[in-house]
Amino acid sequence: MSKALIVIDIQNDFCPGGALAVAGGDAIIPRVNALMDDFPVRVLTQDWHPADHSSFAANHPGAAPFGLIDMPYGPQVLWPVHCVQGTDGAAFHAALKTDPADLVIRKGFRAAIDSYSAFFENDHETPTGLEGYLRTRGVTDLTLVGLATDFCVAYSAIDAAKLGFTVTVLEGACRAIDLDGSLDKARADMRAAGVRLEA
Ligand code: VGL
Ligand code: ZN
Repeated sequence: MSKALIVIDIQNDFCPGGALAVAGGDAIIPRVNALMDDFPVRVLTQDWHPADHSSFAANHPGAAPFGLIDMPYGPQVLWPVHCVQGTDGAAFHAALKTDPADLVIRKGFRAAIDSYSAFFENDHETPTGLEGYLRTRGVTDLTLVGLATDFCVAYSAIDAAKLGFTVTVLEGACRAIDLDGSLDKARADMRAAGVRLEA
């Protein structure tokens, strides 16, 4: 057994003051930093969108943030412009320890498709490469923390469980967007996929 800590999207735009701020998003950082000492493999993910990304409401005339559109791969929530490549909003929060990371993996860099999960884009089939990285390093068990519980953390956790990893989400080291019941649904979906939810 070898274990990895997967730190999801602790970026300025998901923290208070950011474009898609998650309430208390920055409050998890001290615990996440401390957890890094407990894991031999540490991966950080970074939401990393081009300015013309199709998940941005601003790129759909007449559409408002937090509405839904139909994409070829299924329904897609429209978001405020966030985590644009190279901007301060896309940078990791300054308090997050990034030096201990073995790998930083970026996702959501294709304009036509969003990628909540660290493993597959939102078509559920285009891989990010993270599975191969973890397997070739002998990792079997994953602990996930970060932002947001009900989107990128949940999608990553469910994909990881489907791929056969043993997956734990530390909910106390995550914060949620909670859009129209999305947190309750994400928790139920994670449990159904075999993800362990711990405090
Ligand atoms: C996320 C919405 C859009 C996340 C990323 O990190 O949970 N949510 N892009
Ligand atoms: Zn995004």
